[in-house]
Amino acid sequence: MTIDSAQQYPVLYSFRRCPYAMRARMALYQAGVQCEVVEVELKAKPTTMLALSPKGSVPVLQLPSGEVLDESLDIMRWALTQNDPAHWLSSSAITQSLIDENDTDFKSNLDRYKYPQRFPGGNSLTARDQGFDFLCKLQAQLSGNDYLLGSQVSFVDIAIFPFIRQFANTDVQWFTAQDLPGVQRWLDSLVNSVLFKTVMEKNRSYLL
Ligand SMILES: N[C@@H](CCC(=O)N[C@@H](CS)C(=O)NCC(=O)O)C(=O)O
Repeated sequence: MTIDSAQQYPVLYSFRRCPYAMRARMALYQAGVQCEVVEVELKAKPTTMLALSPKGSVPVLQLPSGEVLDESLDIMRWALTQNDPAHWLSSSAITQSLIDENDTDFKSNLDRYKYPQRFPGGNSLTARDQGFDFLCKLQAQLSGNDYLLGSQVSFVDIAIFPFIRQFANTDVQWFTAQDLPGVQRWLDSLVNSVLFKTVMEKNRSYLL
């Protein structure tokens, strides 16, 4: 499929392997918002992107109106506000607290576990243990449910699983040996979903 050049589409500055960009791409794709995707090299960010968002993180979404969204959760919410065919925006009391914990403590432990060389003096196994506590919290949610809020995928699953995937992939043997059957099943189902596979395709210069 090619983009119709007569029409102006939102432009998404993205990095394929970034978990924040993954969740933004999934929400845009789910909402059916067609975008032009600019794959960014984090070591050589385009000046056009930095002019829109000087903080220099991906994802960044530039809307045809000129409005710029440079936080992945804002991009997800914006996309699903346009169109939310499977009601991902329905939430429960735990939605925000799980996302907050994921984006702060868990992400910090993920980085310390996955990139120990970036944290001299840090202990990657302590970080793994602390990350494991969050996985146990997810396991409690997933013991009788396919997804975090019940039988259907929602915003919180999509916002969190790219980070759990990175944590799991850091040492697959360790992850599969843990007693986390709900988390393992949940992650497997999301990673193998058509949605995730589609937004992870290489050299994808458009969404939809
Ligand atoms: N809070 C931001 C965080 C985005 C973020 O940290 N993205 C990373 C890539 S995974 C980034 O662009 N880092 C800047 C860099 O590496 O130069 C969001 O949710 O969009």
